[in-house]
Amino acid sequence: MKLKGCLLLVSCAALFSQSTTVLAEETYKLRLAETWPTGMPLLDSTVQTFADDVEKMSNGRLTIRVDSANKHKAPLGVFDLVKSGQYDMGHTASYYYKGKVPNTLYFTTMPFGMTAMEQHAWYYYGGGKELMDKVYQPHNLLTFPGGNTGVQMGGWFREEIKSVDDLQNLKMRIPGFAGEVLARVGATPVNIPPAELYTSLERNTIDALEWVGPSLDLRMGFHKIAPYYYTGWHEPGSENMFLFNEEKFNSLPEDLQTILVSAMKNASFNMYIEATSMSTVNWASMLQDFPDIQVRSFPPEVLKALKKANDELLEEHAANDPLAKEIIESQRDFASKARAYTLISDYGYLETTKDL
Ligand code: PYR
Repeated sequence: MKLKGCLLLVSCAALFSQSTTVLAEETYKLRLAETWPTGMPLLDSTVQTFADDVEKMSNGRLTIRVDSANKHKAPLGVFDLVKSGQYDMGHTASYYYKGKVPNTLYFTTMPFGMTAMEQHAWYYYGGGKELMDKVYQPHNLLTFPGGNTGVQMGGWFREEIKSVDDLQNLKMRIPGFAGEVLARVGATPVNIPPAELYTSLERNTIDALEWVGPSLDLRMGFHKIAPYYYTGWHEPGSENMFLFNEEKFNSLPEDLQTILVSAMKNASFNMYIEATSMSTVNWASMLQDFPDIQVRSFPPEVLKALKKANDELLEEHAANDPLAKEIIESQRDFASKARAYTLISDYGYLETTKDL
């Protein structure tokens, strides 16, 4: 029977070895553009590790060339680089593209919004992914969570913020919806790519800035110029994203697609725990080695004004665009339920055990 199927054992073996040779030779190369400068810990390093993992998991069949912003020169242009097919993939943050596609605004983090865990639950199990697809698929783009940096700090200020008046005309680097909120209360928000942050602060192009938190802020040296370091309200769980040119993704064999999706999820999870670990170490160092850093929280009057502006803006965005309304309502509904549980679980635990 076997002999009949193959005619000759020898030629079967030859055929088999020929076909395995052909399969082994089938390799794929992807080009990835990231927003981050070369060597940026946590951000560039996550993408580099992801690319290495994919190569290993695919036994060398899929390699990814990572180009940092130093190479492609368009840190806030990754959306277009991937949409146009100049790059196959990207790593960036959704809210950088609000000027191009307004509904991209909602998928990084929202002021007074969900924490990282709440947001992940919404994205994977609460309808978030489907809504993000609705925003990106008209642009032939697929998105995948790309790593969370957790609750971000409210930023570095030269002077203390004692009232809403102190925010008037304050030029602050702050992306996303938080920028809109600050504009509503009288400040002047701008977005500036990561590699230009320190110089912009040093040269007085901006008065204040927010970047991430102790994990990445300490090494940037902002404290030398702006020593007031505020707790956060604006980015309670900032999620970066992987972007994929949809045609390119669909052209890959299914097993490589699965490897990519797994490696992206792993990279995303790892960024969150690495950010927590880095912040833990750097926060201890800030307290011990940098006594000049003045840690503050915004006064209740300022936070109330920011929350009021935030709620008004959400109403306006929802009234102006049906998809924005769908996203805002989905986030609001999920967040209220998730928060009730966070309060009884995480917060309940922390509150009842903190003084023991
Ligand atoms: C920022 O651009 O502020 C981020 O947190 C990524």
